[in-house]
Amino acid sequence: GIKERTLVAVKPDGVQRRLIGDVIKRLEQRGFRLVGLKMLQASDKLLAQHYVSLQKKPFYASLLYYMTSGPVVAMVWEGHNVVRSTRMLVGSTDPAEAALGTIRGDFSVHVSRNVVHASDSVEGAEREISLWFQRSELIDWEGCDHKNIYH
Ligand code: DAT
Ligand code: MG
Repeated sequence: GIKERTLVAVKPDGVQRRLIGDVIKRLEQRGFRLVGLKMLQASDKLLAQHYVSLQKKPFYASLLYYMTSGPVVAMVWEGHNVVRSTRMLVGSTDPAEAALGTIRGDFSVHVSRNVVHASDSVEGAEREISLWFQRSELIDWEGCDHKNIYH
């Protein structure tokens, strides 16, 4: 439905490299709606929950170290098929495999510094959004362009 939501986060490398605006620009111009936004220093506890499925990976410790190395910008975006479309817009996990025109394909080189996070399923998005945001931090609003983006 058009109320589908996804979690996007500009990772510490993206923040340091001044790419927050580029990430927001691409999601906005696609027609998605920003319903939550904050900058934060993510805690180990939050990231351990966020990346629970990667606990056994050899890169897990360095991933958490990197993700806590500086501020991240967490966002919730809403729209029709926003989870799948945002994954397409972000590109493959390894920037070497990411198509040009995607965020990772245009702005990154190495898998361990791939600029942005995006939820990979609707269920995953719901889980991640509830980890990163309080309900009161999400704003339900309708854009004046709604009828031009949808039918
Ligand atoms: P994605 O971020 O595309 O959903 P993922 O969930 O498989 O990818 O992994 C989460 C993050 O972990 C990924 O964005 C970067 C890091 N990562 C994944 N595979 C890695 C690897 N082989 N070496 C180093 N970091 C890796
Ligand atoms: Mg993932």
